Amino acid sequence: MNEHALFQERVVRLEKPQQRCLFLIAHNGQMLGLDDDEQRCLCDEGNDRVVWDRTPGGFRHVATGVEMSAAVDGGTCTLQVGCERVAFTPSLGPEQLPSAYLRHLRQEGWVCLTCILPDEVVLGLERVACTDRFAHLEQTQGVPKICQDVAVARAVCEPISLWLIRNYLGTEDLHLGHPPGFGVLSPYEGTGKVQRWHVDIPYIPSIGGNPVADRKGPIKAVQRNVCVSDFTKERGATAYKLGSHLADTPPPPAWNAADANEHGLPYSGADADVVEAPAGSIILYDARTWHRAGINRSKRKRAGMLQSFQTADVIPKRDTRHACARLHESAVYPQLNDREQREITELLMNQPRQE
Ligand SMILES: O=C(O)CCC(=O)C(=O)O
Repeated sequence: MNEHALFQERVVRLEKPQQRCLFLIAHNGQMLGLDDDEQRCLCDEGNDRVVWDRTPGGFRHVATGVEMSAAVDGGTCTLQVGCERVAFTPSLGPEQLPSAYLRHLRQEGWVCLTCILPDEVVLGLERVACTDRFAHLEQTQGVPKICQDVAVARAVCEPISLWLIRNYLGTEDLHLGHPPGFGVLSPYEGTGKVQRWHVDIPYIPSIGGNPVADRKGPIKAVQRNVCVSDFTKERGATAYKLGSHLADTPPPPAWNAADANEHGLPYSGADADVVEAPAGSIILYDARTWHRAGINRSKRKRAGMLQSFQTADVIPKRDTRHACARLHESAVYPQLNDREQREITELLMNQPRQE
């Protein structure tokens, strides 16, 4: 095989799920779950407790098999929880149990929650990114993306990915490393900037001032790439060296050398991987993983929403408190439910703790 051949990365393809489980979501954003005694309870966390399947007469709790009867009328059902009657909206949830995703994340250093975001959230993200159904528009500048459409904060607060990140990092206390932004790749026409292989903060120098962390020390950050467009190899899906979170070093300089191939592009040989996933999927990966944006050889722009979730001791690249203040003043904030308002405020306002 020609070592310098382009676009030879191995493709790992996640297909659109045939079947998805459900969440039962209350007006305040809490989800119906079963506690350790198999009693109904209201939960904030996206773990196995809150995942249900539909049955002819109601719902089945996937993790325990406990069934309950319920009548869904006009898209909602009212159920007894303790001494309260609570109305729930059944909404499409994950393909797998959160514990199965966590196993994959711990074993492989990455996981994909395929098609986890609702269609209306994907639509809102496309609108802000100005891609796909809104590709004819230009992005609004000067207003934080999180204030432009409720979909941005809603995607940040997706409950299973937050539960996975907290469990992988072993802490409840997280913050975002920068206000949510979009990585939009225009079609590559043979010239122009192409992202190089890298790892993410805190494993590289940061303009925020965080010292470079030891790759062998405690894990300090998880990246979350939300597929706003369909992520395919041809359309510039992120390239990774899967498993490289365990490597002693960042990517080899040869992978970024001008002579990595005859076109001066970063390495795209068969030792690298591309994760293909449909729009609405969320890809989580350990920040030590070698990766780079793909090269968009399609005719359409590709958007991802990119975030870094960091432990309490990491100094963010950008202060996110200003974006939070703007969000609180914006028309978007009241559209978020109580759970989302709490989560997003915490993730943007938490400040690093010096150890
Ligand atoms: O846009 C992409 O596909 C990946 C970008 C990314 O992950 C990064 O900038 O760290």
